[in-house]
Amino acid sequence: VSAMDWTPLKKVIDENESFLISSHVRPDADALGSELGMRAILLAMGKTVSIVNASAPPANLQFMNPAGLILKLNDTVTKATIPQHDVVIIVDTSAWQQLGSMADVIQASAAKRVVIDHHVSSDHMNALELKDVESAATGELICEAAEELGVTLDSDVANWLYAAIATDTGWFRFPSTTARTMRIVAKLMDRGAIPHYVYNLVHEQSSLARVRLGGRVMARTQIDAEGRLAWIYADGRDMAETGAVPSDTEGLVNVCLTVGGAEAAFVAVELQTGQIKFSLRSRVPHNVAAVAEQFGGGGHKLASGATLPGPLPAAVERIKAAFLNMLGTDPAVPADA
Ligand SMILES: [Mn+2]
Repeated sequence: VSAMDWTPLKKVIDENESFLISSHVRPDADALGSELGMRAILLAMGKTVSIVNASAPPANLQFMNPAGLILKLNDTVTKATIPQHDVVIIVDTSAWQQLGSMADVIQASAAKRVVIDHHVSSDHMNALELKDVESAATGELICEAAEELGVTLDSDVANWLYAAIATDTGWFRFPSTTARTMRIVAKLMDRGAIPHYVYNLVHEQSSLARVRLGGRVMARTQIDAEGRLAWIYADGRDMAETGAVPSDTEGLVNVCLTVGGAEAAFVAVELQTGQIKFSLRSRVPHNVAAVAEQFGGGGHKLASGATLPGPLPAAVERIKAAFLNMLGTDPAVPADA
């Protein structure tokens, strides 16, 4: 049984004919799966639907854009050529800024607005808000809506919604994963979702160069500050000899942070320009956004980045000094605790 009352959504769908669905910039599997799930619901109810986003799906999620049915603004469609719609349904975000260039389009439209989301941060969008911050994924909400609206999902949609929920829960590892999540996933499997198939498509498509680079650089993981800082580097020779590209270092910094006792981590990557690109990570209470800002970079408190001039050893020393300062001056508990 859904915690959400889906009656208002049913009413909006019944009273309108044409729908536009959109989601956040740099769409992830939850954004795309929720859009495709909502599309399936609307098609089953005899409506016309288009999906338009500000940015294209990433390379590893192309299976979630069959026949190019997810349109990209200012590419396959423009503000002037977006199909006519009575209602716009925004999924997996409630923040104007997250909609990128679609925000202007939606704000300029007279269409009724619906938001289906599970994020805490929220703008007033003058919309019918169907929001549940207890949901592990917007995909969960779409599954519940389908059930409440009496729509049976086919196996393609089941796989897309499975991808939405699996990725937003870190493959069911995050604390957001509930028994409700697992019940919904079981129903998706009944409809034809195949977990190993989805996992393979999303996560098991690395290039040989990427795996070889990862092994080579992880093998020389360094620790400092009695193990509180873990770090690695990939220099020009590593990249050339493995055939890897800078994006092949994505995720390695998170592996560094899995070293027991590590409170912070960084990865230094030598670019072809000679500049050194740093990815920085930390655990609470340390703030690597502040470290990145010292070098003209930025990001989030626990995940940030900065690019420094080379050579590599000098850049590493500067970043390491900033990390040691952060670890030494940030109390592990607030001073007044
Ligand atoms: Mn989500």
